[in-house]
Amino acid sequence: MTKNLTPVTVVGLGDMGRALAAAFLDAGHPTTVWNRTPHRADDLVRRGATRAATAADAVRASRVVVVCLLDYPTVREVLAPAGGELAGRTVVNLTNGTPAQAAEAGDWVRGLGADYLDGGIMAIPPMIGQPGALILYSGSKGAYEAERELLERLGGSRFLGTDPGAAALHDLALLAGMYGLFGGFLHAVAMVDGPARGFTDELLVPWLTAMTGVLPELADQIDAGKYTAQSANLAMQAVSLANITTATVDRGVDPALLAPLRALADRRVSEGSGGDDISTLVEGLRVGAR
Ligand code: FVH
Repeated sequence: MTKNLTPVTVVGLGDMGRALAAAFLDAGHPTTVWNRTPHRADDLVRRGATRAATAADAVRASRVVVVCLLDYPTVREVLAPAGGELAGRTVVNLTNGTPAQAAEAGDWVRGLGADYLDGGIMAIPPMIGQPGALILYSGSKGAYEAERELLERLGGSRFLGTDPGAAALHDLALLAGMYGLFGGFLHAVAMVDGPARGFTDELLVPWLTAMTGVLPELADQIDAGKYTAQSANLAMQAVSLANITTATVDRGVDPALLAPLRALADRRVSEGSGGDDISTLVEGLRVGAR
């Protein structure tokens, strides 16, 4: 027996929006799509999607409207003309933005009579619909529970609470971790001779993989507010950071990506935290944290 699957609309067909719509189509959901540049829907239409002529038509077509646009100002610009159609629907906004933008979007959408779920996509487009994809959600718990089966066509899901900004906050925090990793990778390959690929495969990836094993211990120190070094004190690490900087400059490489970390370590050592582990730097970062 064929199951009646929830119809869904996808607004925004960039690289990510097209992947989202394709995953819904693959799972058999009636899928309506809209994009400012219409030809980006062509492949999806060939695969069975319905092309809406306007964003308002797209919104009218489904109870669940998934939005994936460049940024939040674009979300408002695109959905505003469809505002009168939103009442009674669920808007799932998977656009990247700040917690404050998510909260503002939630207020605006709820004010138009719709449910609002914000999401942070922890995946790149080819991962969508695969087990490795994870999407963080926050906002309306009722909407998350009601639409969970549909949303999990895109990958795994995790609901982070009713604060609409929670998904955006965790998304950006995870991306901050990722960019720290990318920054370290770029600095390392810029320093060494020979092909980046061999260095990366043989040395860098095994080293970084081993070092991720240290993170839970550092997290425990941060949670406890007790930073005493167990095996690698900050004063020693500050000397290493100085050596890395000198060798980097000697090789004609810009140390710009490492410089803020070194400056923070030096400052904490000068403040008397040289016997702490590197976890102590979180105290230097959380200036004015709320
Ligand atoms: N791609 C990725 O790897 C990441 C993974 C994590 C999540 N991000 C976020 O997803 C949002 C969309 O990203 P994207 O990769 O689809 O981005 P683009 O391919 O650049 O597509 C942008 C879409 O936004 C439309 N758009 C832009 N400006 C306007 C406007 N003024 N009016 C109407 N639509 C607009 C654009 O339309 P068009 O240029 O095709 O006409 C695309 O649909 C984003 O928040 C990522 O951070 C992706």
